[in-house]
Parts: sequence; C-alpha cells; structure tokens
Amino acid sequence: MTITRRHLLISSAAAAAAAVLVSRASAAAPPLAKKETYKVGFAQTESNNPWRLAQTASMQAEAEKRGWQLVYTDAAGSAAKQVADVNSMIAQGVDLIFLAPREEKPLIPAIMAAKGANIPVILLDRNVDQTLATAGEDYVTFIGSNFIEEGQRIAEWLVANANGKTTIIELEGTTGSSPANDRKKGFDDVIAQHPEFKIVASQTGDFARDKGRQVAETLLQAHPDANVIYAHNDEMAIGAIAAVEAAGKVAGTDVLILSIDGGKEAVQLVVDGKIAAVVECNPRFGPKAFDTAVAYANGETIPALILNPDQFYDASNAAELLSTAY
Ligand code: GYE
Repeated sequence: MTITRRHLLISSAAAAAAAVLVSRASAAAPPLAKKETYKVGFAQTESNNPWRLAQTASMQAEAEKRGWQLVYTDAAGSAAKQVADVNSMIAQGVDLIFLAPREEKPLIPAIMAAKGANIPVILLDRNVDQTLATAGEDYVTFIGSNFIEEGQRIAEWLVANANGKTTIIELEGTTGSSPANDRKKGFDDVIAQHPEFKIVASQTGDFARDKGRQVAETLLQAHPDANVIYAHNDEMAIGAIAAVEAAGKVAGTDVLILSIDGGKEAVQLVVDGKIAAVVECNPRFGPKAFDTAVAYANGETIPALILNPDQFYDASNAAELLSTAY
C-alpha cells in the first residue's frame, strides 16, 4: 500500500490522540487496591471547637466500625505542621489519606507528595486552590459543604428578616481557608444586590471564639451603629455575643447575630433568642468518606465534588431540631 499524505496525517492524529490518552492516564490520581481492610490517615487541621471534635469523632467511629486502622494527626492550627503530618503518613505507608487542608495553598505540596508516593488523597471539609490542584488527577475528590451557598443562605435570610437592621460587621474565618473565602463571597455577593445593606467592616477572627470576641469588640467600638454581626462560624458568633453584651447591648434585639456551623450550643442560643439564624455545616463525614474510598477501590467513577446537605435553624425550628444538632 502506498502511504499517502492523508494516511500520514490520520496516523499522526491517532498518535497524538493516543499520547493525550497516555498523558491523562498518567495524570490520574493514584489508585487504591481492593483489600479487606485498610490503614488510612486522617490529617485534621485543629481541634479547637465542637465542629472539629464532631468531625474527628465521626471519622474514628467509622474506622472502628469497619475495622480499619486510622492514623490520626492534629495540626494544631498550623499548615506547616499539617504538611509534616502528611509526610509522616506517607512514610508510614498508609493506603489513603483523608486531608482537611487548613488553607487553600500551603497544603498543595503535601497533596503532590502523596501523589508522588502513589497514595490517593481525599479532601475532607476544606478545599484547595483549584488552579493548583485538580480532583481526579492530584487528589480523588472533595467531600464537604457548599460554602458559597451557606453564605448566600444566611444573607438571604437577613434580607428577608432584617426589620431595618442593615449595618453589618463580618467576622471572617481563617485567612486563606476555603470556607472563609467562600462564605464571604456567598454572603457579600447577595448583600451587594441590596443597596440598603452595608458591610461596614470585615475582619478575620480565625474561626476562634476569643479572637472573634476581641475583633467584634474593636469593630463595635469603631462602628457603634452596627446592628448585624455575621460570623463565619459558631465559635466567633458566640464570642461576638460576649462583645455585644460588653458594649451594653442586647444580642438578638439591638444586634442580630448570624452564624454558620449549627453546633448544639449555637442552636440553643437560637432557641434563647441570642443568635438569629444559623446555617448548619455538616461535620458528619465518616460514613461518606469511607464509602467513597471503597467505591474508588472498586473502580467506580468518583465525582469531583461530593456535597453534604446542610440544615438551617432559626426561631421557627430551632427548639424542635435542637436534639438533632451535633
Ligand atoms: O465552620 C469551622 C471549622 O472547615 C467547614 O472549620 C470547616 C470550618 C467550620 O473550624 O468551625
């Protein structure tokens, strides 16, 4: 057969397509072998609030239920320590790593190190910078809440229930973390569509109760007319209540407090009238996290994003749902 120019073109196109296939295959996240039982890592970011404790308890209970060995580390609020924790899991030869990346960028090297060691990573609860790492290639998937939607839901509640309270202080979560970035974006974008509302200050309280209290105190002094505080988590909302009271004001009456997380203490504060509304951020990861690992080992296609459903609490349902809050 005479090889025509057309043949050459076709075969080089086929070769190029094959090359793309090969490079995509080699870019896939490391596989997980099918086994009876696994040794998996869970790299927690910190343990300073009920949300984290509930998440850890859910992971530990699930590991125990299945008879899997869980290598647990707590980065104590340090992204650098969390990178070291992941490296130590790699050295211990775990089969898979569940990682709750404290911030969006600093944990990228840890994900790449695990990939280099052929250990799959499943991101739990916090995401990483999507321009630097990709689901299905660098890590298997992200399991967690839609933080943008959480911020939107609380903003929409405020718009519908503000009763003239329109001057807002925002307490942001940990700088550079995906929930802080996205809860801010979701909330601020909705508020921007309603010009009668104004965010007069927005500052980080690092998702922590006492930091939240201190920042709220300073911001209430600078903006004595503020009558709404939106906190990116319960801990800072509870700190903000103390700041409001220290300023001689009544939480729930003079200043509306809005929160995200929905732990029992916060839902009780909704019942008590001190917190106006809370979007739950579901911390019960265990069953879904372990099921996803098994599905991955079975060769099932794993979606890039696996979203947890979140409850919403305000005065209309908090008493009734209190016993179901974590
Ligand atoms: O809201 C907060 C925690 O990443 C979704 O981190 C989580 C957040 C949660 O410390 O309380």
